[in-house]
Amino acid sequence: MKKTLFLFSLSVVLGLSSCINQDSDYSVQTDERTVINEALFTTKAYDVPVQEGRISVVILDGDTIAVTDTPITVEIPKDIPVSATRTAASDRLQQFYIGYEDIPTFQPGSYITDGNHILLFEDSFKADYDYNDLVLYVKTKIYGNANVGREVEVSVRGLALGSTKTIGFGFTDLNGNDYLLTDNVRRDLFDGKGGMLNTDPAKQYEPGIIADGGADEKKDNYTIVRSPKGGSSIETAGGYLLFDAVTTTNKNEKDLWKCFSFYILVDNGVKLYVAAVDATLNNAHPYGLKLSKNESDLYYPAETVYMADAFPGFESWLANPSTNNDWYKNPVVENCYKISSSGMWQW
Ligand SMILES: [Ca+2]
Ligand SMILES: [Ca+2]
Repeated sequence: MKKTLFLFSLSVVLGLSSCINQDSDYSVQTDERTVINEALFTTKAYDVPVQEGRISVVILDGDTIAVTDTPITVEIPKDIPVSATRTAASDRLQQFYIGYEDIPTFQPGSYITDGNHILLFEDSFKADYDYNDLVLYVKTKIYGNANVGREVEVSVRGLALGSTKTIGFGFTDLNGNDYLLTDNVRRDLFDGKGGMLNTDPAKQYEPGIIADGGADEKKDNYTIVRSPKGGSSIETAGGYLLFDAVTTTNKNEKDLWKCFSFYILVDNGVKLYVAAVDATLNNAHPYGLKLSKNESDLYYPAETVYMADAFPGFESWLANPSTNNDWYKNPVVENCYKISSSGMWQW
């Protein structure tokens, strides 16, 4: 049975390589059409261990992703094994304890988590799966306190726009609240520049999209464009977008790792979420991928290059998502656009 399934999925994938359009059932309403396939999440939950009277610190790829004395669950890449000891300097994931005296400003019963992710979206049911139709660098922050609730913050930076559509971007939170951060990413994240942006390897990186100045400098110039909910604001400044919101209900710290369900909004109201697939297809490709940022250069497919021609491990992962989780580390560089990690896209 397993072998049959594998062969079937392989044939679907091979068919897709030679013929980009999938045979979708277009009689299905678009809003019922997609379903999130959590097997295609590239991240997983990590339960942060805590000890009475101490602060637990978690570091991922050099970035501090959690500071807490409260049991919480944070998000880590699936290809990182969670072993009993995570304190060697060479470990991508490290966890250790410090005393309250080490962080005088830390409030007992609270936590802070940070996420650093690259989002890659495919913008259409009739897809070419080059996953560069919108590429974003997204930083998320959650401040929590057992007695007060949660505050979330999302910072977004546009990296590539390999699409001619009008694309919106937003997320749904754990409480089901919907936050459309922008209804036009070209205007708010790419300075309104026309054409395909940062998907042609023969072209230089568009320096106008991301200013050379540091994030803090840029944030000083944010302009509030709208306040969608009480106490929340969305602010933009050339190529950046900052959003924060307070949420005080449904405090489930075990679900924090999937606090942000990001989506793009296309075709006058179709939402395509990270890891969402066409429910009318078998072994369907996701419309969005969320990769954990690390210190290496960022590669994604050049315009119209199918993902598996840019990352040969992609189809094996798709056929069996519990393995080959590190496919994103092995690009065929000549089929990709590259964004250097040396300053240009760092915050
Ligand atoms: Ca595409
Ligand atoms: Ca594209």
